[in-house]
Amino acid sequence: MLYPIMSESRTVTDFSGIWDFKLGNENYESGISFKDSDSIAVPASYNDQKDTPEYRNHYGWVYYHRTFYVSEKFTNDRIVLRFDAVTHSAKIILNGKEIASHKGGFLPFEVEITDIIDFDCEQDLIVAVDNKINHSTLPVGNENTTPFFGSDNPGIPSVELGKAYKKKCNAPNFDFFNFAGINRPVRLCTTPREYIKDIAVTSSVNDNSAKIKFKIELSSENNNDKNVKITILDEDKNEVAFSNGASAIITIENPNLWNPYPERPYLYTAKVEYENDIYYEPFGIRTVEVKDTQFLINGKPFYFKGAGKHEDSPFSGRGLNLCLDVKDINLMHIIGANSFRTSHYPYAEEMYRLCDREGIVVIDETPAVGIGGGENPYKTFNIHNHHKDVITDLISRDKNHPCVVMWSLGNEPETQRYPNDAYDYWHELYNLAHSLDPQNRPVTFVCCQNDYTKDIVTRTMDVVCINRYYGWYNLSGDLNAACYAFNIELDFWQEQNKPVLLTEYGADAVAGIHRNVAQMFSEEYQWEYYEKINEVLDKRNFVIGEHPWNFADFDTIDGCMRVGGNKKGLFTRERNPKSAVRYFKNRWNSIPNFYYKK
Ligand code: BDP
Repeated sequence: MLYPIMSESRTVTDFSGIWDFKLGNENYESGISFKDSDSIAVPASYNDQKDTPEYRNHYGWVYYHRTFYVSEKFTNDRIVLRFDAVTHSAKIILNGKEIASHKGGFLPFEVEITDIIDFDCEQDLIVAVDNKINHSTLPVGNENTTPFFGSDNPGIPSVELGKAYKKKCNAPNFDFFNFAGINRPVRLCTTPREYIKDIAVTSSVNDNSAKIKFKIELSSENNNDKNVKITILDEDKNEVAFSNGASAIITIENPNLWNPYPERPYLYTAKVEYENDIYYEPFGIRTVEVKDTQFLINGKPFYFKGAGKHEDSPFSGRGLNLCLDVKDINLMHIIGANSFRTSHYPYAEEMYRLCDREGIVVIDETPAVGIGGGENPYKTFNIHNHHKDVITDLISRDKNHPCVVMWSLGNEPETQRYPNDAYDYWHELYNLAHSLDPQNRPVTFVCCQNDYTKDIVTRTMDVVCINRYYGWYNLSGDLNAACYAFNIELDFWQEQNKPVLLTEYGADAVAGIHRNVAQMFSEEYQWEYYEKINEVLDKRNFVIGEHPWNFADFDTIDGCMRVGGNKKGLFTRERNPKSAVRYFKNRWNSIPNFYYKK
């Protein structure tokens, strides 16, 4: 799906602003009245916009409302409403009629309204949003189980009594707050009726020459693709190459490659013209490949330095926060980080476009987090088809970004208790991702700390991605024991002859807590933890990178292991540095992007 842009033939109207808002109930209701409604900012999560438990801990549907006009000037155009992310599922009601619904809270969808609007008349738009998460959604929730009551809770006399108190709520099977609502922009977009539907760009480089392959999808298949023109513009807007036809291979001699910062992340632009439509797609020329135990970008072994992140900020929750995105990328430049993972869901498109420009490498993750716990999820959860849809939409959205170098199918699923079921589940997705990606990037998923000898999925991915908390959740407080145990595990991975990326490791540190002798939750412990574990990593050539968990502190559900959220950030939620930032700044600024390990 193309990002909404303005061009000579296209317009975009942003619906960001203050909308009418009403909290609903567990079940969807039609005919909501917006008399006496609340005010709500769009885009943003609704949870923290009004400081009441009803907002913060809402369960079920909410309703957003606004009106708009479409000028008669657009009579001959195709008109769509584009929703970048409505979390977690949505119904769109235009002028009293439900015109679309969508499941999944982190990817865009479009609704064509060309034939159903009256020009120059007030149009009435309701977006109904459901935040319920369960065993058929991604991320996964344990709806209908109240975690606080029941047989596994000593102190509550009986399950029956527990049930009597039970109040339905979302019980996330993941460690981040279930922020919901219209989290990303809503836009009204116009294009000509005959339009460019999609563009796929791939590149290969040989010596000093690059071959760029284009596949342009047009609005109607029967159309004459000879009417397609592709012009490649360099960063100074000079035309460097040109071709006709919807399938084209264009050669560029002495190309400028897209390379991670501090090298130049050079971006070309493809100007695609078809009939009366014009679209501008930025792209980079770069290759990605896994070879033996190395991860190659432009043929050179790359070392991942960076962190797992969240889209999370005070007040806006998971809502688009462009200022924070820019700030985070700048902080990454300062501390010498070159990459991050979009843990645990696809981020806003603006972030990928920013990373394309800024030369930050991205591991792009689906929202498949929480597939585990309780019974065999591969037999009891109803998510495989939805997971396939999400992968399809993710790759369709992000396939042209040079910053994206690998797909992560999900985070920390069950792989050890039901290894064969897990294998079947994940390998179908692995093959799907490979078949969908025109650039055929490496595919992985991220495994949790488990009995890695029983897990047969992790070792069969293109890159072994492991989250490890030796010295925190186990061997707590004993960093020497942590290193000893981690070393034993790394001996195992060495045997597998695959590149290994430490996608998460970390220790909570509450900013301002200091101890002369490093103790858990102090800034000193966090620093020492990283120093010691990194010494272990540095001895292993097959370890291709380190992503501390997390770039910054973030909000979570209440729990006895969380003090005002998860405090494993290198930075606080407000982006003030903890002591470990100084350590990483020194370390990462002295580790080059390429050829760190022999
Ligand atoms: C990992 C999860 C991550 C959590 C982290 C933690 O992947 O989402 O936030 O643990 O507990 O297992 O801090």
